[in-house]
Amino acid sequence: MTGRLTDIVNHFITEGDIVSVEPFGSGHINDSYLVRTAPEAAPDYVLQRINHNIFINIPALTNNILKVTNHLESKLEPSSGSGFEVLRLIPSISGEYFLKDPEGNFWRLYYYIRGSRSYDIVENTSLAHEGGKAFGHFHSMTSGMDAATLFEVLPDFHNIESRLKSFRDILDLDPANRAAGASEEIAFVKEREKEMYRIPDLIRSGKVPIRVTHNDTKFNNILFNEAGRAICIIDLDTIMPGTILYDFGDAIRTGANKGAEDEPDLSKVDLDLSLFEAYARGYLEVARDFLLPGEIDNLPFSARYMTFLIGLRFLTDHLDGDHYYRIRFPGHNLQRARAQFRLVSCIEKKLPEMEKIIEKL
Ligand code: ADP
Ligand code: GN1
Ligand code: MG
Repeated sequence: MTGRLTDIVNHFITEGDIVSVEPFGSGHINDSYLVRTAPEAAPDYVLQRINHNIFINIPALTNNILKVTNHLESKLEPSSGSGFEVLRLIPSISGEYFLKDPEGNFWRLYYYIRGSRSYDIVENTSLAHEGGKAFGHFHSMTSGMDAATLFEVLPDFHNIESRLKSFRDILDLDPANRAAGASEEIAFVKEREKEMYRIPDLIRSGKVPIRVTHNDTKFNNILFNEAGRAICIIDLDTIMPGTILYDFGDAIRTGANKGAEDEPDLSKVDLDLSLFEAYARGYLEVARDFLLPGEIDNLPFSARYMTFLIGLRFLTDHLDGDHYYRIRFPGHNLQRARAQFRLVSCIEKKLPEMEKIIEKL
């Protein structure tokens, strides 16, 4: 395997000699490998096999990434001293920014951001504040771009109406015979579905605009340096037109949860208000000036919406027989859905306080 991976890296324009290629990261969709090189001064790389069952138009997806990263680089120049780095794709020898191997797999290479790390669980309010600023800068720097010029990589990705439709279709078929074992979770969805239409309604009414958004703002998609400063936003596959409510909500889902995304002990799952406050403060410090009232007012609700939507996707994949997310054991998707729905309940209890925090900020 390593020999094959080395061959793939050798199709890209790199510096140094490859010393090792090791599996890396904890994502559910793509496969990532850290490529170490010698000498020390040469850059290391991150090789990724892009999941082409999910991302069916990889040239268009890559084009989105190039458009946005080039735009971000132009905004950060001349060296603005912000400490931010832009994730950079490496071209292949044939001049493209991805490679298709003979088996039909798609690969790409990024520079590894030296001395960086990500957090699956946020350890303190300083990290949350930094994370909020990082996505604030991302939205602020891309706010001048026309979202309509981007390809819609995964249509209706965060559209709850279409997610609920898929859920109902699969529930009707019950292809893996799992509905009976998930009756509480199914009831949880049905009790709330109508309230979730609020966000599509806000979009239709024009109160919430379509912008360039990241759409996978899981907290571990922010890289931090050793001093705890957020230095880079990664995982750019889902950059496409969206609303900042998706990005804010998903960051809170993962960045203000005391427990893991798939926490089996539900008593450990909770929405930490101080982490919420710190993230929101960082985000609004940067983004306040260009956000519309319809966006700011719905920031608290967006956390409920996105946590519900991701929980629903885990539940749907469980009922469907686990075809979408990588699982580590049978029932993993159901465990993820339970943890997400517990977090939805916690957010529901704390929404009045979350609203007060946003008003104060
Ligand atoms: P996935 O889609 O599978 O989540 P990511 O692109 O988020 O893949 O990468 C997985 C993990 O690998 C990240 O959470 C981060 O810790 C690390 N990582 C990815 N790209 C880089 C990079 N360019 N530099 C440093 N670390 C990275
Ligand atoms: C997937 O690739 P990764 O693990 O960062 C998913 C996100 C979900 C997330 C849940 C393309 O993200 O939408 O929020 O899992 N990405 C895709 O952990 O479906
Ligand atoms: Mg990721």
